[in-house]
Amino acid sequence: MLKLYDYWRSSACYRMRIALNLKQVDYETEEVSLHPDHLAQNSDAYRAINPQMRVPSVEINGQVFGQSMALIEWLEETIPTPALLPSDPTQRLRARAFADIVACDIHPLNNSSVLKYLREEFAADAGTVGVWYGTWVTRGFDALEALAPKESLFLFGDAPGLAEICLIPQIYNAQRFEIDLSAYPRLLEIEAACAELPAFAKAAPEAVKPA
Ligand SMILES: N[C@@H](CCC(=O)N[C@@H](CS)C(=O)NCC(=O)O)C(=O)O
Repeated sequence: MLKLYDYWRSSACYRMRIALNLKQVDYETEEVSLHPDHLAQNSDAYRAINPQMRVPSVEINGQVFGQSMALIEWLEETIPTPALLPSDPTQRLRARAFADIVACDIHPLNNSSVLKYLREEFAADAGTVGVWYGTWVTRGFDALEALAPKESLFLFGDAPGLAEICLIPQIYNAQRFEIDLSAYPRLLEIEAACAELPAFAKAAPEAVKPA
């Protein structure tokens, strides 16, 4: 049984939950709170589990690993079906590049430690942090909307995969920060299609939020 060190609102954890659900993997969860009032992420106990002190971490056969994208690749390699990437190499390249816009270019700039650093080291107020957040999300989403294939049911075929695994949590995060997403109709269409699927619905932050 895998153990997911999880925080309900973390978009990297949300990615991991969707991928585990799509691959129909049973897993248990241990909460690592990122909430400023009861932060467990910076505890010595969690540092011993994951020296980077970020979530998600996944315990696999007694060993713990971080980094959602590496973990999702491992899932794809060990449980090939249902595939999270298209079979055609060019389409795989497109799907990976789409996912990387979220995982490499948007998400790292709006991470909680980055926003905290802006507030604490550069005296950025809430408005400034909001502009920072919105700038990098909209630049990334502008590209994603342009790159999103329009003809298929999901982004890169008739089933969701790595691209949706990264996109849906980032949309959730943008909505939480009240970013206007009306310029991204195809991305919102994909979000609506994913919301119908149990693997996505069961992974949603509100579905896993501790009582
Ligand atoms: N690249 C990492 C990112 C992990 C990450 O930064 N997770 C966030 C939550 S979404 C976190 O732990 N943030 C705490 C921090 O910024 O220190 C992954 O994909 O797993």
